[in-house]
Amino acid sequence: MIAVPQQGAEASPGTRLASLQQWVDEVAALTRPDRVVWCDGSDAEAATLQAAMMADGTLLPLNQDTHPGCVLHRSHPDDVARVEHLTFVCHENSEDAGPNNHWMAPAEAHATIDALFDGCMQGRTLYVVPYCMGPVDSPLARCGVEITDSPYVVANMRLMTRMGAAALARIEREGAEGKPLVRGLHSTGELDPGRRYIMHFPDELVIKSYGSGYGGNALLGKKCHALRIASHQARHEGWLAEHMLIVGIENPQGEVHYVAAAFPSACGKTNLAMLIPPEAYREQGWKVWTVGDDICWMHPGEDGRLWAINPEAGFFGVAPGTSEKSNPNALHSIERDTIFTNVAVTDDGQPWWEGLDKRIPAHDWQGRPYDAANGPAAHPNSRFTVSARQCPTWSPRAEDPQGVPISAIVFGGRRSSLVPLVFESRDWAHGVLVGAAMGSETTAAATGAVGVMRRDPMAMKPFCGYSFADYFAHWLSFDRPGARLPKIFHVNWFRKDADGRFMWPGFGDNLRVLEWIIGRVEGGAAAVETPIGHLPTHDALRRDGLELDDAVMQELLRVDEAGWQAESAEVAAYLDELGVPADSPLRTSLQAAA
Ligand code: OXD
Ligand code: MN
Repeated sequence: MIAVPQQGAEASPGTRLASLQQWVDEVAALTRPDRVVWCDGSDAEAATLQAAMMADGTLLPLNQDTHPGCVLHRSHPDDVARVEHLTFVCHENSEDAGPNNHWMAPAEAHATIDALFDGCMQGRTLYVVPYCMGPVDSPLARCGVEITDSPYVVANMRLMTRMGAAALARIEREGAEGKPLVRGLHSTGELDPGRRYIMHFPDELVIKSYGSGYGGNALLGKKCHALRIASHQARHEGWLAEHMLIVGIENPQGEVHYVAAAFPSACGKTNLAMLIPPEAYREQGWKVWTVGDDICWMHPGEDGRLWAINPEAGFFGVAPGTSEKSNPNALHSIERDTIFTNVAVTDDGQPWWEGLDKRIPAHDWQGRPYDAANGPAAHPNSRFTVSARQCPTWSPRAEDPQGVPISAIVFGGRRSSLVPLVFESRDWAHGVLVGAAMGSETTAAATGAVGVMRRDPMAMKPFCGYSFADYFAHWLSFDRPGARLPKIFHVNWFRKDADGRFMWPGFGDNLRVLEWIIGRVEGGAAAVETPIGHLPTHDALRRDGLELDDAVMQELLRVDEAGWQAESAEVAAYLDELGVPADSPLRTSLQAAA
């Protein structure tokens, strides 16, 4: 940790990359911190920061016997989730941001947010956080620097990215070669929702975030860089930056297929990425390998396949619902060295959330004595931040600089009716349509009503850094001579029966569906053709060890043609709204399905 006093003593430069130093100096002149600290990512630095945060109450201790190295942070009660209505994508022309984004002209956006940054770090420390998204030696990785006045953000960035000296060395090397760098400026400000903005300037590769210290609003490597800015970069450089988990499925012969899957926030991506196979599968030698739980960068390789890395180095997972049943691997990952945010605590200082077990917590997420009348004990969007290396199923290939080859892409949403358990698209263009038409019932990951059906193409509605019409065209452009593209599927784990009960057991049993998907990729699995694509025959999914009768299976795989016609009409209207051209292959695919 190199501290640079701002006034009085001579300031020693933190980097030999002049353009970076100049930007840090300019930001310091605007925000006027008491001191500037260049983060090196070392253990000593982390320990010093943690001690300071424990001393001032930013972090609270948890039971060190049961959870060694774990700490608790309570965010401001008005700052508990991403704020999509305050998130802007600032292209010069509003059409480039599209109807899927909130837009502000770049000059106006800079002026608005710079006025908030003016003097905002007085009395605070400005941390310079160099980071790399992806393995530091990977040609597919990209670097950034986040300036923040939140030590909590620094601690999270250290777990979520490759942060510190090695990243800075790559930044300096690439800077000397004229390669671009993503620059992010963040201040928690006053945590006043009326003075909060998350702004993106894709053409400048700049992010500015003010007034929130929470998750994707503040850890700028995640949603802001790895999705909004990276999707724009990917469009221009010919790759894809997606809101997808990456999971390796190893069959009893030891062959591994990598699957990338997009689901809206809080729909079980982390659970799927860390799935435990059903017992019968485990006995036969099936294994699951976690490469990523949230973001996937895919580049076409020389062999025509898509090769993927997880740009992140940790998990920022939703705590409620994580249990020995739903996700034992996540639970084991967070037994030590984890930052918990907005969970409840038991009387002996253990982190607790709804769905974990039957204990009654002592204090809720705001530190109040627990009272059921105040609502859930843990905030529904409470989180854990943990290094991915602590995950028992962390794939050795996750650190591979070349990435992993993707065999299948899966789209999914939370749909209580209509959408069957699984179907396969007819071809790439139809698969892109299936992704574009994705819909899901909303969750607590963003502020706003929960349980309302909204279209969320490729689970990128809150995260695409440019217009969806252009984004779909970019996806379609991958279908070209020489390409060996993954097959595209859609799943729905969330179908409910007439009594409102989930019809599919989900969790580990989702491997039964993934097995069918891999079987389709390899060519052996049985399917029937329907107007919406290929569905498993009624006996194509293994049901050994599962109590699920034929009638339920048939219902899970039923195509309700009238319902789909109504859905197609809605999708056509949605494509109109997004400005998808009349001659787009998506339109042709939609007509073929109707
Ligand atoms: C997340 C999200 O935090 O999608 O991953 O909201
Ligand atoms: Mn996410």
